[in-house]
Amino acid sequence: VELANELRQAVDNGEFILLYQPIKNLGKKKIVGVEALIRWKHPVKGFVSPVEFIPLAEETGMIYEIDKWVLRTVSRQKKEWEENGLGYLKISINLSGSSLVKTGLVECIEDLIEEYGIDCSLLQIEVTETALMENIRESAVILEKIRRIGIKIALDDFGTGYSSFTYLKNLPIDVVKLDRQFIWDMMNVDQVDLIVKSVIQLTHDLLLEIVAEGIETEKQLDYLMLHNCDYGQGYLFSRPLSKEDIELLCCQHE
Ligand code: G
Ligand code: G
Ligand code: MN
Ligand code: NA
Repeated sequence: VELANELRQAVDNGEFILLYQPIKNLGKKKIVGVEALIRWKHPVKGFVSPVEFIPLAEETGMIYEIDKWVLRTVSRQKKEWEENGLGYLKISINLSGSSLVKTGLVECIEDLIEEYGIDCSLLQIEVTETALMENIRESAVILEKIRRIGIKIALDDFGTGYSSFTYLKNLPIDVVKLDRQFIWDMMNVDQVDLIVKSVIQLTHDLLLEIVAEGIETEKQLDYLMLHNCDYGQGYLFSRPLSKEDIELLCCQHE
């Protein structure tokens, strides 16, 4: 109850910030995008992880306000980067399953794109399999509407839920994000390397793109590149960074 009250205040007082983690095109060895990751700057406790407050925000219904704040902040950031020579960066946003099916979400996104005048082909929305399964039909309809605006859809944490390959074929998605557990297990658990190789092949056969999450070692990177994984993200490249640090990093790479 205490934390719920504090979260309510955080929403009212704007105590959140976004960090951005680079996403690399593995073949071109170039940063092509970032994933926006929220942090709560608690006045006393310091940074609170979303793992602690997103579930609470979902239970108390505050998540939609938070997700709308993220959408607006990212739209503003996209606009700023378009004006600063970083317009090529694609920004990926995590949306909770409950926000996805809220009345007015699609209109909210359309309004932001119009207000900021941004290139929506370089916006991406990530939803987890688990979130989609809760409300599969309704979610698919909304995702299709978002996609028609021109925004890409990524299936996040792929492989952690009751993933069925049927969903990969039938859901309106463009990108699969392979959960970091696979990337870890690939080098540590028997035959997981073969699963990863097959999932990469399958996503390509279905004309989808694939991002490997949680890359931490050169060895993992080499294996993923050998099997033509499109994109990668992880501490090997960079931790999530402030907007200023992302700007520095991207300028150094040019
Ligand atoms: O950045 P970190 O690993 O701490 O994120 C932990 C979890 O919180 C991830 O599963 C991520 O999807 C989720 N998360 C991060 N940022 C956001 C956000 O802006 N909105 C929602 N709904 N979830 C987020
Ligand atoms: O669930 P989702 O994929 O949205 O969450 C992304 C989370 O993964 C972020 O909280 C981010 O901090 C974390 N993360 C990013 N790269 C790595 C990594 O290389 N290793 C680990 N352990 N976590 C990572
Ligand atoms: Mn994500
Ligand atoms: Na993920």
